[in-house]
Amino acid sequence: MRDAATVLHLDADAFFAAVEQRDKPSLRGKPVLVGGVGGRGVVSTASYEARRAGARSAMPMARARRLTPAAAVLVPRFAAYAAYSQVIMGVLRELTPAVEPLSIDEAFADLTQAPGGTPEPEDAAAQVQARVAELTGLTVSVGVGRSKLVAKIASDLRKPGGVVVVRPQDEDDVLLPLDVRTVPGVGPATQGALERLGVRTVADLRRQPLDTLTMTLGEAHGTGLYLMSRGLDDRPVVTTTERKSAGAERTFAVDLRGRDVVLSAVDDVVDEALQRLERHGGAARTVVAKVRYADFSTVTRSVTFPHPTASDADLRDAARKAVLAAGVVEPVRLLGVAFHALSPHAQLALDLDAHLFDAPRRAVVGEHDHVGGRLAEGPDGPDDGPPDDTAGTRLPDGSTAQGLDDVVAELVEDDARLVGAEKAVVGRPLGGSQVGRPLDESNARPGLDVEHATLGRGWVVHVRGREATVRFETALTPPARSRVLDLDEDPLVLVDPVGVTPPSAVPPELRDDA
Ligand code: TTP
Ligand code: MG
Repeated sequence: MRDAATVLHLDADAFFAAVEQRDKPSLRGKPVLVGGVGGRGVVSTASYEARRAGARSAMPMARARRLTPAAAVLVPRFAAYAAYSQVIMGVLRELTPAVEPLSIDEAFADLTQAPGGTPEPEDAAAQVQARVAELTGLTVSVGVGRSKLVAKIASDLRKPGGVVVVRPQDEDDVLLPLDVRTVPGVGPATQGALERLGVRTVADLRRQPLDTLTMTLGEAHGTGLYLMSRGLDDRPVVTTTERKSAGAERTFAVDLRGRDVVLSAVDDVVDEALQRLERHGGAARTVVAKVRYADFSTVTRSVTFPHPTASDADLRDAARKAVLAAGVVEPVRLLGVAFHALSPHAQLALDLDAHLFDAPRRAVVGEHDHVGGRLAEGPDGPDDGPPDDTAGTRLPDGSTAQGLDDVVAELVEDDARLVGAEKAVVGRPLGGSQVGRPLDESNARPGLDVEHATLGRGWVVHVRGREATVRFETALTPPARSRVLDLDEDPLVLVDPVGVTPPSAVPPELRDDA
């Protein structure tokens, strides 16, 4: 066990909703619900304004709407959240290389690994909060303790925007009164078993003899909780290495022409990439292809599986598809193939899916490269939301987009060799994404990004027939009023989120606090 508070835990506040409020200035300070918008949709998260009315994660959306009728109800935009997440994780890595992301908005950092020596926990927390605010405009809550257990509990104590440092000598004051449900590993089943023992708080738990716990919960789990209740948690912060990809690329002496020639060259590059992947565990979830043409323009496309796969045949197939998606009409100068989302990062993506998508995930096999994902909702109600058979495509920026943006960010950040100085072109699933398509009633979802030829970027409020209601605003603009457009006269195109805009990029006269 450590003897000082050197494990930091960060958790972004109302993450999805807060990102929506950044990117949609008219929603700042307002109740926002993000989640499934169909008849049986579930809330992914509620802004703090909506929480004041009682709205919560995992609540049926219909109920949350009743609690806070004025709330903006939006579909999740995973690509946007992934971009913000990358920046937040990067801030932690500025502090220490030992960073372990736990979910899209949560991570541990080991302060003892900081290059300049272990910082004071308060200083580290303040630095992280200030830097996240500077780069993203978001607030995060930070807890620091001598273990993961205590750090994680601490970060939750003063949300939003709080910092709680728990020194070893103060641990019992914090731990003992807590509900056992806050202890990692205590889910509903364990809680039920503990309840039968009369255990409600950590203090109650600590009073249980070891053999009572092991008899009730099994050897490993019982022992684990016995130790946790005493603050004895020596789980290390496991650094996920920056390199989460394995790949190969080749520049050809003579430009390749024609699909068959290119595809056979892809096979060679894949062989090499597969060998490297072997050394990194052998399984990947995302395959990225990079194609540079004779004119030096470069396109990156990716294919993401619902789960990591170790099948060479599947990975090869995906690489070919990604190359074809990039297009091989022009002569090809260079081909690159990289496997991404190797574990443990792949696990993260799965965890996120798991709490976002409770219906079985389905790979949209007909569309080959697209990961089908469904929001945690059943068939839609009569009033709004898309029909059920669009499940795989219901979120133009659904789970696939999340994976892809991770990949692109990783490419840019970690694999400069593969991408060079170019901006990666975000890969889009061939059939699954609506990005790039004209907005219409069938693909409109509240909150999605759209662009108009002259009015610029905005987001969909709703579409009825050919009449679209849109707010033309971004993190760089003042709040906008809704505008109603006739899509026949003013076509709109669905576009990807812009990414993260630091508040300092906003002209001073337009800032919220101006
Ligand atoms: P959390 O960190 O649990 O929640 P939060 O960031 O929204 O709010 P808090 O201030 O309490 O930390 O989860 C991070 C994101 O994960 C959240 O913004 C949305 C998503 N999520 C779901 O989609 N479903 C869920 O049930 C939960 C809990 C989170
Ligand atoms: Mg959070």
